[in-house]
Amino acid sequence: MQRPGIFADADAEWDEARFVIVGVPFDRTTSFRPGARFGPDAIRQHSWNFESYDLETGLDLSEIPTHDLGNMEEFGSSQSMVDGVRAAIAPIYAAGKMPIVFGGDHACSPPCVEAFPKPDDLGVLYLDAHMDFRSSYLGDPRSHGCSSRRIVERVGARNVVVMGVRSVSAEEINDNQQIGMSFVTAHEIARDGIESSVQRALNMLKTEKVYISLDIDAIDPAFAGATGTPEPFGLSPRDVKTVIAQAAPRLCGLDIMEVSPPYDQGNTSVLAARLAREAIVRVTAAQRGHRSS
Ligand SMILES: [Mn+2]
Repeated sequence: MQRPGIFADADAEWDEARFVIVGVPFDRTTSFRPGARFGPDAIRQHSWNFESYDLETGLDLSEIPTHDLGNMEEFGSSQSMVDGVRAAIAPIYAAGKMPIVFGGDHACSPPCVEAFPKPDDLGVLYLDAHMDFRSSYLGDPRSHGCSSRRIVERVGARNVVVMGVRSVSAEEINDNQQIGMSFVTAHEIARDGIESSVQRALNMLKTEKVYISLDIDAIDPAFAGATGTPEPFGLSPRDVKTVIAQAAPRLCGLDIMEVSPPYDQGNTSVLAARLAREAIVRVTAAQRGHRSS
């Protein structure tokens, strides 16, 4: 039965839940075209498209306990959003559950990482068309153009790998020569193949746990054009599916940001919803010792 107010199959109570969905309808730092504040509800709505049974793992999402916390309140400044998201996500980790957060612009990701209790134990795969490595943008250090930089400040440069990047300023490249965050460009992934690229990225992260921050613009605008700053020559949906599958044994959190429903005919939202469901089944399969293809 459809319950459009929540993510599909996310009808477990908090106490039983292994996964917790959270929406952050904040897009005040969007620099080009707005609308990501409507992302969480559009992703939820499109999640009802799917069968609950997963062909590859043999798992049924209706049997995997998932809770939907709903959306956080509207926010004022980006700093107030950061404080609110940290406070909302910390109890999810503390309870041993995995957060799956829907944005919102990419400014909503750093507080999800900052809420993790042991930053030295956390590696971050940061999937994005953009480097997001400015120290400040338009006067706001919490802008979505600064998000990988804020995450590096929390977990350390060696514990972050950006994947899919193909848009960067000279200033960001110069800054990063001092700081040393690793990145794998979309062009390198196209040349080397996704599986070896992901393996290389995962090998760089020496931490036990891995968090994936997915800016939907990492994926090519042909597949996910409903986003604030679309950038050609991106990853395929299947590439990102592979990232999730390969990271699943270490995955402790996921966010999907920058889906902008005013530009969507449904394909971007449905892809975001499907990738969230992929994470749920892959992480569950890894925990249960299933073979995953
Ligand atoms: Mn981006």
